[in-house]
Amino acid sequence: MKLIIANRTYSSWSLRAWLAARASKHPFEEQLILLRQPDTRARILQWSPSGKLPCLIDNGLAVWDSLAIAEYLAEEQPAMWPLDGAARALARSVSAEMHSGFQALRNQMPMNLHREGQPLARSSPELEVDIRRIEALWTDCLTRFGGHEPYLFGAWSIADMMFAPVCLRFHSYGVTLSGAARDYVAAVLAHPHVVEWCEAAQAESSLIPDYEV
Ligand SMILES: N[C@@H](CCC(=O)N[C@@H](CS)C(=O)NCC(=O)O)C(=O)O
Repeated sequence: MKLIIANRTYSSWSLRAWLAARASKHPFEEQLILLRQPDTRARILQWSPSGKLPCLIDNGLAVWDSLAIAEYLAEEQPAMWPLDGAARALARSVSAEMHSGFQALRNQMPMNLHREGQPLARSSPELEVDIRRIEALWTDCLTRFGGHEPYLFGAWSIADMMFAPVCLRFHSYGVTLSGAARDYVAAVLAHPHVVEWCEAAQAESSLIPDYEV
């Protein structure tokens, strides 16, 4: 199995799929394609028909899009989603909400793992709405389903993988959160797979000026 990813520093979608691949316990090879190079599009299209990364190749089968990759891997490893039906439905809802929404957050706070706690010069009402919705959503999941483990549904699940880049953004941009959400961010940042990705990102040197807001 091979996972094609983009820059670890900036590619939040690659991180989500990579976390799913690590959680699947399936051995996999990684291939990195740097974004914004003259040959980026051609190189991505060799693997991913959408022209976007991440893309998983398994025995000649291409699976692209972070959520589809996570679902594909979870077929073999069902515990990547919560096992309780109601918890699983909520985990899928919040994962889909992340995958299709939070446009202001995505545009105004791009993931940038070189950034350490520097607030944005200027926020916007749309960004504030996204942040408060995420805070409320996390608090709801943690209250209803969090248990002895610190993640949204107790055990580390695809829902946490979908929100891990958001936790990293909140850290990078110094966003102030309430108690439960703050503790959740700390737990995600300390997860060994997240730590491993961030350490590898520190070794990357290619800067993309558009993402250096
Ligand atoms: N919905 C897709 C989004 C994938 C996406 O936008 N990937 C970006 C990198 S983070 C990409 O490949 N961009 C191609 C480019 O900039 O040339 C997913 O969940 O995987």
